[in-house]
Amino acid sequence: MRSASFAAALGAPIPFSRFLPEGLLPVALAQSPFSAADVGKDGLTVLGDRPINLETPPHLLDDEITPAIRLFVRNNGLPPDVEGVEDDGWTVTIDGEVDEPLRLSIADLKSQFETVTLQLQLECAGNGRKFFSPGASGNQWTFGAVGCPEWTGVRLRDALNAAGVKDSAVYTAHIGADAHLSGDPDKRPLSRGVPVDKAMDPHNLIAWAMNGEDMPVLNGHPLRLVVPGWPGSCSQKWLTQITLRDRVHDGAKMMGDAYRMPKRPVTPGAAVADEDMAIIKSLPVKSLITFPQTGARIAVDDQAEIRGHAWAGDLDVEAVDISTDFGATWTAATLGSLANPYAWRRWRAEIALPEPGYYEVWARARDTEGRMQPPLPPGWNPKGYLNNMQHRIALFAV
Ligand SMILES: Nc1nc2c(c(=O)[nH]1)N[C@H]1C(S)=C(S)[C@@H](COP(=O)(O)O)O[C@H]1N2
Ligand SMILES: [Mo]
Repeated sequence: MRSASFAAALGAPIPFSRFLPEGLLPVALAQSPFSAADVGKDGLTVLGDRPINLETPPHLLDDEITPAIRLFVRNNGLPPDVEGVEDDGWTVTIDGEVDEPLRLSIADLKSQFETVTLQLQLECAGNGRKFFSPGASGNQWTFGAVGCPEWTGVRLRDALNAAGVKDSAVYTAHIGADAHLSGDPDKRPLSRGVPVDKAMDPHNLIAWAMNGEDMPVLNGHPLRLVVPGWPGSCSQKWLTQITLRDRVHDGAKMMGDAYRMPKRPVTPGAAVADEDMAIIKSLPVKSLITFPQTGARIAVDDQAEIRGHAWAGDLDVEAVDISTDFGATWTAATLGSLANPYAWRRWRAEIALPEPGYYEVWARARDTEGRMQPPLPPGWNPKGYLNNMQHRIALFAV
């Protein structure tokens, strides 16, 4: 899969990849003029720059509320030019199966609806893709395509209700202002949606701010959806239109293998027929170890704090356990409070390592329906979604 990750990072296939010597980095990557710091994302790992895709190393996700600089970036196309856009210069249209189509500027959203601030997880459904075998094409995310900032906006539900959702509406369709990589104005990079039931959850926001400020352009400024708990692809950036549909939306990346999972387990590497695939809904329970950084040294017998976050899609986290002996024994971590539904939860544990040497810390979270993170990647699927395997870090006792 090495050449596949290069291809993803290069934004182009490598027709002669079979001749690329092992260990040799394509010169375009080794001397890439693009760095994450150039786009206000210092410290993030560059997976690609056309489109721009950046992931956050776990130890940089230690903040309870993810700062803008640390929030991953997943682009399918080319962001629009939004330089200097004002609140009355950007509108979102709500149309389709509604009583009265609306066209609302950001100023209208602010004046006509209640402003809400919530801390909400955002995770790419392909987070962890890198660890599936056989591998899947696409960004080779490891652990860091996730974050949990505080978002400010209006409830999606309030705006939909203002337009009047007809009984015939079953699904939303989200449209943003970014351009397709090909430059073809008739093609969209991404247009996904959710069932109306999910859309009506009061925790979905049409957001204009992150952590009390304008959000970074790469994260959707001046306006985006945040639909927490489901694939990040449901959270349209540079939002311009929400159409209520009388059938399941069939926009870009709604069809085929995109954001779909086999309904039943399949043999790794198998082709799966269309009718045997189902659209992904809630993301699975997951946790991260954000402190210390993997590879840290700690003194023998010292009480050392280990901490991280846990989240569980539409559900809540029931417990987090950690192990320092490769999973032979586990102890319960202390769970922090929940800022609001769909925020991730802080967890903390104290460990002591008995003698000098190499150790690993493993973390596993369990959701309120009893499902726990597996030690290895779960069910293989063609596009490498929903890998919620346990996160491990290395520690040296000295
Ligand atoms: N308009 C638009 N919205 C988009 C995307 C996109 O390419 N274009 N990518 C989606 C995907 S796949 C994810 S995981 C999230 C990532 O949000 P972030 O880049 O702010 O982290 O945005 C979603 N919204
Ligand atoms: Mo994504």
